[in-house]
Amino acid sequence: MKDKTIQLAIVLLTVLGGLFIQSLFTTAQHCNNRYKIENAFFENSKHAVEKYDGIRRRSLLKPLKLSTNTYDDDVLSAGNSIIPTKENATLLMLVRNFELSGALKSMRSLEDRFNRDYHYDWVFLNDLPFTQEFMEATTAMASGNTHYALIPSEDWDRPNWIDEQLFEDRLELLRDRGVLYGGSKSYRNMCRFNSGYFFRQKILDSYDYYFRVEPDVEYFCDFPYDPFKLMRHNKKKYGFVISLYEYEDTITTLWDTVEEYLDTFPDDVAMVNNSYNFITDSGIIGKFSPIIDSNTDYNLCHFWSNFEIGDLNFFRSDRYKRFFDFLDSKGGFHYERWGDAPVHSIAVSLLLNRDEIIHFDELGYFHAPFSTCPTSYYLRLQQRCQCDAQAASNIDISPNSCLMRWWKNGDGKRFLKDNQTN
Ligand SMILES: Nc1nc2c(ncn2[C@@H]2O[C@H](COP(=O)(O)OP(=O)(O)OP(=O)(O)O)[C@@H](O)[C@H]2O)c(=O)[nH]1
Ligand SMILES: *[C@@H]1O[C@H](CO)[C@@H](O)[C@H](O)[C@H]1NC(C)=O
Ligand SMILES: *[C@@H]1O[C@H](CO)[C@@H](O)[C@H](O)[C@H]1NC(C)=O
Ligand SMILES: [Mg+2]
Repeated sequence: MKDKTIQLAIVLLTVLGGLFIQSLFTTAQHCNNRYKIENAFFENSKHAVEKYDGIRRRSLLKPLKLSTNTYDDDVLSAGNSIIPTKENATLLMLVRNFELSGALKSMRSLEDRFNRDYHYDWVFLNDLPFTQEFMEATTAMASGNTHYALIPSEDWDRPNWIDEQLFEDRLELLRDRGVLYGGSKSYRNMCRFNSGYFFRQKILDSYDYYFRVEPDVEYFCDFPYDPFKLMRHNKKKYGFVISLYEYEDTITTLWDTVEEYLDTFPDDVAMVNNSYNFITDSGIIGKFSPIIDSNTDYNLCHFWSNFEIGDLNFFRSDRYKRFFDFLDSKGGFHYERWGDAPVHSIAVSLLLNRDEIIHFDELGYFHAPFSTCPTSYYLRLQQRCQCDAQAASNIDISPNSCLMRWWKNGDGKRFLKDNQTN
């Protein structure tokens, strides 16, 4: 009996001991595996840092051209000065008091991604007086000085020569057709203001460049350069990030008016190297046929003006004002719903040399419902981008985008051009 107990105890101890040793072994194995995996992590991250450093190291000698669509060799070098120096420029937001939270969201994003290193001024415009609350919150968010201005009613309100009855009829017509903002009066004031009056505001007289910002937008990446500096160095007068097709119902007679303008002021149009083909070419491009049918020669391509960086002196020029005044005299801002985006786009396409327009494709950006995100993986790492280049909202990879037309007919990818358009 006693022997049996001892035997049993020995067996038990052996089993327990075996288990103990096994578990020790497994633990050791686990540790070893984890060590291996973590070592690999470490190797990988070291590798990433080396690659990242490689990008930066090379930029000391000659800036590496990452994913630029502009084929402008100086694009990345212009902002490489070590001490940021300010250009004669301001950030500009037209905004209503009730949009404060969206305004702050946009400001925070742009400050974090760009302006905290530069402290450019912010200028806020409104057709109604800003509230104390709005001014305090936006001033607190800004890293530069803030300025607020009230738009004079003659620059904002519907001109008194607009026929009231016709106006009301057209509002109803566009509303019934389901056109976006088709029935809105204030939206029309806004579009006309942004087309012809923003640059005439006294508060902007003291600047050369503006960077338009809207509430509720987002900048996905650190800016790799100061876009103002880049524009001045490279003699750019208009910069965009997204280009797409306009709703034809909003601009039924805009192109006819533009053709009349062309006949009236032929000398104003720099016929040589403008971007006329960009806004008129409707041939098949890439894999996609044009998905939008147009009733005129205008292919409906425009730069999305909620993001734009521009030279105020161009807009303040007599040539641009003649263009705007001619369009305005036809009443289309109110009888139809002409947007500032096609108006600016047609103007810069006709009046500027195409190498005065720049596509900033290193700056990720979102304004509902579209976004753009740099295609280059390393550029996204280097600029700490928070965006998905494959996202459904990324317009650059959708047939709604006019970017390929810009590459072909604007100052873009030269390999897409034929000899005639070159
Ligand atoms: N002060 C003022 N600003 C306006 C008015 N209407 C529009 N805005 C501003 O003008 C810009 C364009 O207006 P949005 O409402 O953003 O128009 P949108 O970008 O075409 O369309 P969503 O952003 O989709 O609404 C924004 O910066 C607005 O804050 C207005 O009546 N008064
Ligand atoms: C900035 O630009 C404005 C408008 O062109 C000009 O009047 C002003 O003198 C410029 N300021 C500086 C410091 O260059
Ligand atoms: C148009 O482009 C050609 C070729 O790039 C250039 O030689 C010419 O000077 C340009 N013309 C104008 C008006 O800029
Ligand atoms: Mg908007």
